[in-house]
Amino acid sequence: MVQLIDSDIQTREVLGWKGLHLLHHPAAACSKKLRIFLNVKGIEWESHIVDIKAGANYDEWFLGINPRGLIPVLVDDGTVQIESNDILLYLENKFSDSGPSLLSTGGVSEMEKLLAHENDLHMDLRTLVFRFYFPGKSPSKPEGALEKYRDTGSGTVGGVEDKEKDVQINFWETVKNDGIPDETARKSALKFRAAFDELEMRLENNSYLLGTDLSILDIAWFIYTDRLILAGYPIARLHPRIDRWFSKLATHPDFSKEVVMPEEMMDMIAAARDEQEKAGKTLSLVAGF
Ligand SMILES: N[C@@H](CCC(=O)N[C@@H](CS)C(=O)NCC(=O)O)C(=O)O
Repeated sequence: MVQLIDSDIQTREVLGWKGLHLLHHPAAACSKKLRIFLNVKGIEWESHIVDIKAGANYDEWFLGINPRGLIPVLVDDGTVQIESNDILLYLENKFSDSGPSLLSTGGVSEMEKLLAHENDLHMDLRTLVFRFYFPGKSPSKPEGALEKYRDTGSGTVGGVEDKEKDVQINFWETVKNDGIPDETARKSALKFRAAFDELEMRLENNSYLLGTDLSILDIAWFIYTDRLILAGYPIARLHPRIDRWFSKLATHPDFSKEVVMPEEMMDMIAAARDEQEKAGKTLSLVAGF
């Protein structure tokens, strides 16, 4: 579990915040995951939108809270929690009496292992979203943004120099120079195929990924699945049980309200899909599915 310590946090005002505060963005995947959890558990919280599209996550103020410059962040009575899966486990422990229990009966360590795997695939998700939602455009940060990002904030997590920023900077520099080539997209898609094959087996005799009840793992994978379906991943054809599991969860308002996309965005993605069909460059064709 990633844990910030006092010296990592330079924006000292948050240490005095009372109650539960979520720093997030309406359209960001990991933020959606947390909001679904909070909906299901019926937990009250205060919202702080970090406009990642305008680069607000690279501002001194935000990097002073999360040295990684990523959302979501939870501030709970002055303690700062980063990393969405760690935040989910933290909240489930704190609010175990509120709403349904979302820890699996199979044990926390199995869930932690599977959540760590989900987290490892985050850059692959980003790769496929950028490649198939916005084809032809190299995702990029404005001039000078990455230098500012590199130089701002404590740069430490748990008091130790943190390497996550390098991973993020490497992603943005690579895509700026090379875009997202077919081979990169194919490798990411194959990782998801392997992950979904495993999840599909979990649903053979169970309604949910970790057994008979909804857990944090279902919430985490629900968001990835939604994102990938929109990118053109053929879930129904390759993983029919995942498709049924997803469709069932999507009927629940706690889930569905977090994945509604603005009409304009849906039109843009549909237009991208048409273009990919014509060019023979859909996710299925690029990945060889
Ligand atoms: N492992 C992190 C990933 C967080 C992450 O990558 N957040 C994205 C939004 S989904 C972000 O802050 N992106 C801002 C940027 O890259 O500029 C978590 O699970 O919290």
